[in-house]
Amino acid sequence: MPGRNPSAPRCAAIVGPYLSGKTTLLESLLFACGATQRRGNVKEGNTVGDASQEARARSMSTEVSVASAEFLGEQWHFLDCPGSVEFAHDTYAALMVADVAIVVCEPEASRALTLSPLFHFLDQHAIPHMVFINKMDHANDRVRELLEAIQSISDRPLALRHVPIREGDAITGYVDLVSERAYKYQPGNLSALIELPEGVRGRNVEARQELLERLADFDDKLLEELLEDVVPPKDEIYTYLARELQADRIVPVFLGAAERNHGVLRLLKALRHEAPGPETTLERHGGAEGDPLIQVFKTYHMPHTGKLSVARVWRGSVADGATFGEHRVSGLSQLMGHTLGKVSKANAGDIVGLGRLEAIKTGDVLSPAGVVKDALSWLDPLQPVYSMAIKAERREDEVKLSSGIARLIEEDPSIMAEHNEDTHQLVLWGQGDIHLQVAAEKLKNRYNVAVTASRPQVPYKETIRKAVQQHARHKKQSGGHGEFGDVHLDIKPLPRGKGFESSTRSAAASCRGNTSPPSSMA
Ligand SMILES: Nc1nc2c(ncn2[C@@H]2O[C@H](COP(=O)(O)OP(=O)(O)OP(=O)(O)O)[C@@H](O)[C@H]2O)c(=O)[nH]1
Ligand SMILES: [Mg+2]
Repeated sequence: MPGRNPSAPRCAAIVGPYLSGKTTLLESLLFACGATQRRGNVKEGNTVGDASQEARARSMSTEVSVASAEFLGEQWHFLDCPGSVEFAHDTYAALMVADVAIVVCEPEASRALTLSPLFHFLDQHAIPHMVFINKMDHANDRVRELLEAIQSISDRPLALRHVPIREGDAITGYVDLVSERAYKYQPGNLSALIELPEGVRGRNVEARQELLERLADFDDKLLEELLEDVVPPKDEIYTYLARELQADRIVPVFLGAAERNHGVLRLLKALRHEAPGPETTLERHGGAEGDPLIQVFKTYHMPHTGKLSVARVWRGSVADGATFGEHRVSGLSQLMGHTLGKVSKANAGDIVGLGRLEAIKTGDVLSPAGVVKDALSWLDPLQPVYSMAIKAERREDEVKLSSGIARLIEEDPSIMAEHNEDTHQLVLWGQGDIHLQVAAEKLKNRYNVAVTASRPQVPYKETIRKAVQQHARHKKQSGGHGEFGDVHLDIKPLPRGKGFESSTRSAAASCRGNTSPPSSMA
């Protein structure tokens, strides 16, 4: 198959709008692979993803989670990404190292627009992606409507891979359009193979023809076959599907319900047969042949283990104790959420946690000679849009607060800190209210600095908008020498950007006595 090396570990990023079911899908994928003995549940707070205290407290993903599994003898690394736009940095960083993205979305046509920023990013970076329409157990809209709505925001053509089997209002299974096999969903279990139900045969033929026509847009031989009513063999169709996904020319669409394990095995099989390997992805990023190469896409500061740089190994391998210029790896681990399993070596394609690379930042590319500048494409920084003033609750924590903030920024480069000179406040900038609340909680939970947060003060500045002249006299002659003052005030705006100018005209008054001399200003 083009660009595929089955022995190399592959990486799939699970992305999609807020609460569409990504963390739940990761649970199902790991369970289906046999990597976990029991499925966790987001509501019960025991999933592999969302292991951080801040994520559990909110039942939402607040940072990327990494988990690994083996499926039919092949190694997979899954990156469960946050859906909220406020945590988008981690999502985009994960996509930069993934071979393929699984876009998890809701079965509601009216919510397809929420996929727009993500599709824009995927299309712009030519990242191969498939869509998993989740929560089909609660679907109201017809699959055709859903497809039209998603197609309206995707540059690439969508290719529906299933037709649903309906019993009354409920979707009870699906027909796989390539194998023409029918599956019945089984609550909490993997779907069971059944005979193709009579009622779905017509829709199957029609949808299968549409799928083949989509593929024929990229292949003249297939087009000729279709025009001559020749049905290509299944293997050939799988080869076309793999080739077009790997070249990011087509977006396959699968149906399922992660919470019930529906459609999950089919998704895994599609990943196995169709997703590109790391060498294809590296080529897309412009990485030529050469020395071992790894790229850090996430940094964690763990309370007990210290700094962990999570990297994709693009070329060669990394062993514990390896050096990259003056940077030395101390501890190598595979991640299962926040649980670290020691490994002695990671190979090309692997996602691995590297201990104590203190000077290395997220996005850095490393080779044995050290940090390689501009070796691979990386993200443009996100512009901060929201701010919050913070203060250490205890005065003696101020030093701890600055080191905590430095770590926060290492973990999430879409956060910025600024000391406002006018208000003397320490201001955190980020992507939204929840983003910064989570940042404040991390300071407390991970770095042991309790902070109080408030809305930043706005420095009060007035602009002189029109010219004003004033004149006043001061006379005091009761006893002694007496006093006299004559003041002319002349205030007018200067052109914008000119700053301030002040001048004193010649004294327009005489002064007798011991009071200050009169002055005038222009
Ligand atoms: N009915 C139904 N609910 C589901 C399904 N999958 C997930 N959910 C529910 O959807 C909610 C969100 O699930 P998560 O897995 O946390 O969603 P997520 O996409 O990881 O959320 P973020 O990472 O915060 O964007 C939870 O209440 C799940 O129980 C499904 O297949 N069917
Ligand atoms: Mg999640």
